[in-house]
Amino acid sequence: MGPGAVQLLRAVIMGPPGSGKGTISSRIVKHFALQHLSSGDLLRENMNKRTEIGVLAKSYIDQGRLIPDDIMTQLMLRELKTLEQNHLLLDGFPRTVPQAEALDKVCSIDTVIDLDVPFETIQQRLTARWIHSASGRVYNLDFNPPKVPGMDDDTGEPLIQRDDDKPETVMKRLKSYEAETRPVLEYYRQKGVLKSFAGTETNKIWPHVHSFLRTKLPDIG
Ligand code: G5P
Ligand code: MG
Repeated sequence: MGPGAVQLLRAVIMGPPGSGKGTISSRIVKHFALQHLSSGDLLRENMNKRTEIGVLAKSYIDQGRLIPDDIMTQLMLRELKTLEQNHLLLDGFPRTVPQAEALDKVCSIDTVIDLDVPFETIQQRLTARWIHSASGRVYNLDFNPPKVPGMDDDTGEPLIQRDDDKPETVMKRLKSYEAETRPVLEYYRQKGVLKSFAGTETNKIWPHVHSFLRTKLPDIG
């Protein structure tokens, strides 16, 4: 690194489905000059455009199953290349140990923010979630309802429910989290980069995440 060069932050946000990764990430990007890359948003974008990857992804996502590692890794690493010059926040990737290992080969992660939210809390939340599919903006009928019911605050476009937020699919996603994603936490713990934030409410977790990130980046919000 030359004189004056800035060390770029390589952060990952993890946590079970519905733990608030998307919600906390949108607060993070309001306060810090980070580029947010969500694997789920990227997949949904491909599903909307009915790309080859999108059509394939839908068949897995609707069943609450993970996309195969090689496809997912290829998709994310390609996207990552275009964002190399920024501080980065990865959301939803890596989700398996093979994905974490593949990522390590091209980009060394220095910070992992783990949202440790109990499963009971999550089940209630996901059935009340509505999203603006073009932007990925997330609402919740109880927690952060849109200003006009059923409409996106910024564009006024209609909100939709995700097909994978049906109760039986949510259960499958939680099971796959336990089996395939929890080992990734252990992987990062051993590398000494894991920072866990436990709680049941985003508004209580967020101030801790905020102070933690302030030790790494200037707050621009
Ligand atoms: P995604 O899109 O990455 P998940 O399952 O990891 O999906 P999800 O569902 O997007 O995660 P989140 O981002 O953690 O959840 O949470 P969120 O959207 O911010 O909040 C959830 C809801 O709770 C919202 O309605 C929010 O408003 C509300 N909420 C937040 N905080 C609070 C609170 O304090 N109180 C209350 N009451 N509500 C709150 O991945 C989707 C699928 O894509 C595939 C998989 O099939 C996956 O299931 N996929 C991959 N497959 C393989 N490898 C990968 N790396 C993959 N990435 C994605
Ligand atoms: Mg999300």
